Amino acid sequence: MKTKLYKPSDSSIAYSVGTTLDRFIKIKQNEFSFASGELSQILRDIALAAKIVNRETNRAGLANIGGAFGQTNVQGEEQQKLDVIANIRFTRALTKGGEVCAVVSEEDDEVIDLQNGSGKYVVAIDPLDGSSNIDVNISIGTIFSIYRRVTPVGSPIQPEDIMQPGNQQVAAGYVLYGSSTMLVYTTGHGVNGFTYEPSLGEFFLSHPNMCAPKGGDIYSINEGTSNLFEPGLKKYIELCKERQFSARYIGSLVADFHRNLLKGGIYIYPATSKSPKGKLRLLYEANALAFIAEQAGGMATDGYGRILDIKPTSLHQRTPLYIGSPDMVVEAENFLKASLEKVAEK
Ligand code: AHM
Ligand code: MG
Repeated sequence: MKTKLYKPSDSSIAYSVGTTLDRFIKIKQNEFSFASGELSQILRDIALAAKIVNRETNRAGLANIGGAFGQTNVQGEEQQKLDVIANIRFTRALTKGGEVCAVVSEEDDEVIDLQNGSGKYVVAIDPLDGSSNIDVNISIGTIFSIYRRVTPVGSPIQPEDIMQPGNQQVAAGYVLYGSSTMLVYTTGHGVNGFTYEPSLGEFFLSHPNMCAPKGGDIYSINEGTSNLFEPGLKKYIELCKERQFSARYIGSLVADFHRNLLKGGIYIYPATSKSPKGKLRLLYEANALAFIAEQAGGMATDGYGRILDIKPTSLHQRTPLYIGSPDMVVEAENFLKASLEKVAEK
């Protein structure tokens, strides 16, 4: 039979739609240290749930799914209806995908055993972060960490499968439901971002190899509680003001983190005299973003040490968070340490 070789066609007539998330995962599969199909399946499950949550958030003002659910979660915070919906969507997708045996979620007080006997992975997730912003139409996000379980596959899930430090993550990511919806993830080989194309129902590679600027001029912190900050942090914030840095704080961690990752800046949720451990949770908020920050050339600490080296002791434990451009995180940390040393000298 006569054949002719395929030549890339004229892109002015039919432009290339780009690389889908699925295709990208396949291209990069040799970078994953475990069976590649497993991770692809988990990311595919998360992407599917993210598309559904995206659809729900987009019509939240029309459907009766805005507002409070009428219950509080384990943190004592009022659950929004969309918190509950997102939790169901992600947990269901991960259950059906079959690769994940257990889920730790902000919305559940205990570890959820998915009863997937062959599941080798554990996922920690904040299904919908910043959900107090839903009803006022401000960006919200999903944050996830993926770990390999350490006890034998098929046996009952153990605390050591769950209480792994962030440096054991095999992948992590976030979904930002913003002016467009994006999924950003890492498997420990750099960070890549994908933008959702609603008419095709696919995430496409839009931000390859994301890199955090070394320095920056944005600081993101809720200054309303500044009288409760430790002295070193107060001084660092003063310095930001002397330098006329921009104060930008949406109150949606994923959105604040994403902006600073692209533009250069620091996000701080500090320890205060009232909340010595801050507000954010280690397992399903800080760890994932710390892994991404480091993979993009940024930094993440609790003000004194690396987030990824913290050994968790409880499921919903909190940690202060200093995250973003490395020069800014180091400088903030130096202020905290210098203040402590002064107190010690006295
Ligand atoms: P949530 O998990 O209950 O949504 O809380 C986390 C959110 C972050 O997205 C955000 O950065 C922070 O809480 C804002 O808290 P505050 O209002 O204390 O500044
Ligand atoms: Mg949260």
